[in-house]
Order: sequence, then structure tokens, then C-alpha cells
Amino acid sequence: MFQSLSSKLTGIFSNLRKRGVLSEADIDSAMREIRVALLEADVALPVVKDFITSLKAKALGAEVVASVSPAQMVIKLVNDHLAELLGSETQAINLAGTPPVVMMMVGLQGSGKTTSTGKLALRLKNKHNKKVLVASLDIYRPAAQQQLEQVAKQAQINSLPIVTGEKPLQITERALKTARLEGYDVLLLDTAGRLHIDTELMDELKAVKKLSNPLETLLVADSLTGQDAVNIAKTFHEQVGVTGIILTRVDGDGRGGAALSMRSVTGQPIKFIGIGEKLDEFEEFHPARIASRILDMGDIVSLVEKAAENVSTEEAEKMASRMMEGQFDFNDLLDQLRKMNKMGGIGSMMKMLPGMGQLKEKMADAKIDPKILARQEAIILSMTKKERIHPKLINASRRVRIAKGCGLTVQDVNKLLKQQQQMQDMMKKLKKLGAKGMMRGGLGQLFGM
Ligand SMILES: Nc1nc2c(ncn2[C@@H]2O[C@H](COP(=O)(O)OP(=O)(O)OP(=O)(O)O)[C@@H](O)[C@H]2O)c(=O)[nH]1
Ligand SMILES: [Mg+2]
Repeated sequence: MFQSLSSKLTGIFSNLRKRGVLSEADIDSAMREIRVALLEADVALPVVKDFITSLKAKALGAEVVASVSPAQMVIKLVNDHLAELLGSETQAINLAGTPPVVMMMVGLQGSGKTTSTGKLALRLKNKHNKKVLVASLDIYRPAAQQQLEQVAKQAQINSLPIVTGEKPLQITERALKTARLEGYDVLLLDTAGRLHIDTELMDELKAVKKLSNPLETLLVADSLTGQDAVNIAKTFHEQVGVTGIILTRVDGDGRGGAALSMRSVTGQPIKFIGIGEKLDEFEEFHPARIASRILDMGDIVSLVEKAAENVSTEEAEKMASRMMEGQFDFNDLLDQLRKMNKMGGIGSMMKMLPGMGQLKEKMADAKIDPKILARQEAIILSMTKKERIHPKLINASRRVRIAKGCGLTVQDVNKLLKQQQQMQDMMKKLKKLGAKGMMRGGLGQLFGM
């Protein structure tokens, strides 16, 4: 389904990779091409705009990691952005309720509700070991209830016996009662579709929902209808409230726009994709896997990940060894501040030290306000190089100058000086304790914990 988008992106990247160093103009033109590729894949305009804006900011600001080319870095960024757009993490089906757990399928006519009901029932039976009952509330389309009965039979799942003349709410009530009495784990309600969204349909769905209190309300949407599918999903969510999306006909030649926009337009995750008419042609939706399927550059993505990992390990090791030597001047502090956001700062440094245990987690968990970090950085930047290496030089008049230089108060400067002093003292004690002392948990005392 993503073939066309995939081949366009591959083309853009192969152009980019021919260049060694990327100028801002190179990035600009790559972004323009990516934008066109996404629009052609039928991704919603606001989604494309956000995507490009944030991608471009990251691409320009990306730090060059040794052994990785700028083009490879951009590919990794696009990959991460795609995965984020698709929803970052796989959203598993929610089964955490008192049985019988009710799930309701909603969607337009022909979107694949009945088929998906059968597929989901089969999956819940086989993968989750659940006893499943299905019931059709579609009294409008002739033979709709029989269709679900057939599908259920194929999947060897029980379906609620058909009673002619019953209204949807009566069927719901009977289904709930049967599921309760006969000890089912899950009850799937297949609802009727309509050609268009109308108030009658919505009212009925709302009433069924109120009566059955479903744990999951799954919108079944046809990926071949592109942006329409997304708009329909949005309306359904606003009116009925959905908890997830099943995207069908992903095996078709849709352009991918629906899959890419769904999450960000509706705020709801895609939970499953239908990839064929057969009952087992149904998969959990894995954003990262789909993203790499679109880009088809898994090797580069993992290369960049590895390289970035190595760099932080190297830096952290260097820092740890300075700490072991009992050193900590303002350059170290500046280094720390700059890494706080990037790699978990002191917390990740601590990992390199032996015997840190819980302390490490505590420090890593501590929330750090980026504004404070920025201020502290400004103070250090208004010191001279000499002052940074020899903090002892910083007397009263220098403090005033530093405060003026960064537009903060002398108190702010004093605070930071104290902080550096404390770190320095700590490092000295650390050195005295040595690795053995730390193993015995001596470091905990050091921090007063
Ligand atoms: N290729 C493909 N076909 C599918 C998929 N899901 C459903 N279909 C087909 O789409 C058609 C309609 O599916 P149904 O499950 O009957 O759709 P529905 O939403 O229940 O339709 P109504 O009850 O009329 O609203 C059937 O022919 C299915 O076999 C899919 O993921 N891939
Ligand atoms: Mg149906």
C-alpha cells in the first residue's frame, strides 16, 4: 500500500546521500520533496505541515555523530517521525475488564465491519485464549445477520442465535444476557453500516453503546477511501467516541494517506489492519515496523542508532573517569547541563560508575526544568575560559561582571558557584572512597540519602 510513497522517499534519499556535507539549501529542497511525496500519498495537509516543520527543525539542529553521514541522519529522523506519526507504540487491544468484555464495531457500509468482527474473534480465541460470542445488530441489510453467522462458523466461534423481528437494542440486551449466563469472556457487537453518516445511525450507536458499555469501540475504516476514511473516523469519534481504529484493505493499492493521517487527525490509535479477505489476514498494527516498511532503510536506521549509542557511551565514560579523578570544574558542569536533556545527564554518567544501584535511578528520574538549565548555561557562558577551569578565581567583582553579562542577579551566580563547589567536593570524596567504597554503598551516604 505504501509502495509509491516508499519509492519516492527512496529516490529523495539517494539524491541526498550523494552529497557529503548537507547545506541548509540541501535540507530545504529535500524537505520540499518529502512534502510533495506525502501530499501525493494523500496525507492530510495539516499533518504534512506539522511533519515538515518539526522534521526540518530537527534536521537543521541535528548533531553530527561520528561515522554517520548527514544524509543518513536525515533518513533516521524521517523514520522516527513516520513512526511517531503512526503512533509510536503498538496499542494492544484492551481486555482488562470484568467478563464479558464488550467490544463494539462501528463504521460505514462496506468498510469491513463484519469481516473484521470475525477476524478479531478468531484472534481473541487463538492468541488470547478467550471464549468469544459475536452478535449482529444489523437488521437493515437483508441477510446481514446470516453473513456474520457464516463468518463465525468459519472461525469456529459462537454467534448469537438470530431472532427475527428484534430491534438492535433488544438484540444487544439478549447478547449481554447470553454472554453473562454462558460465561463468555468477550462479546463482539457487529453494527449496521450506512452509506453516509446520519443522525439516525449515530443515535442508534449511542444507544447501543450506553446499554452495553463497551471496553473498546472500534471504528472500521476502509484505507482505500484515503482522506474520506480519516474524516469519517473523526466524525465517528466526535459523536460516538471510539477507542481504536481497524484499517481494512491495507492489501489494496491505497496510497497510505489514511494510515498516516489517522492517528494525528482523530487522536485515536490504529489497533489492527486488515490485509485480505481471509479471516487470518489481520495483523496488529506496529508503527515502527510500518515506518521501516515505508522507508525500507532499516540498515541505516540501526546504524545511526548504534553510532549515537556509542558516542554517548564514550562521552559518559570520559566523564566518569574525570569524576573518579576527583575533578569537576565549570566546563564539566556546562557539559553536564548540555547533556541533561539529551542523554539523561548525570543519571547516565552514573551508570558507568560501579555500585550505584538505586541512586542512579533516583537521579535519572529527577525532573529538570529546561529553563533553569538554560539560565545556568548562560551564567557559565559569561565566565572567562580561565574562570571556568579555576572557579576559585571568581571573587565578588567578577561575580558582578558575570551577572551583568548574562542578565541575571549576583544571587543566581552565587547559587551556581555553590552548586559547582558541592559537585567538586563530592568528586573529591568520591575519589577517596574509590571503586571499592562505592561498591559497599558508600556513595549513598555521600549524597545524604
Ligand atoms: N482485500 C480485503 N478485503 C476486505 C478486507 N476487509 C473486508 N474486506 C472485504 O470487503 C467486503 C465488505 O466487508 P464486510 O465485512 O461485509 O463490510 P461491512 O462493514 O460489514 O459492510 P456492511 O455490513 O454492509 O456495512 C467483503 O467482500 C470483505 O471480504 C481487507 O482487509 N482486505
Ligand atoms: Mg456488515
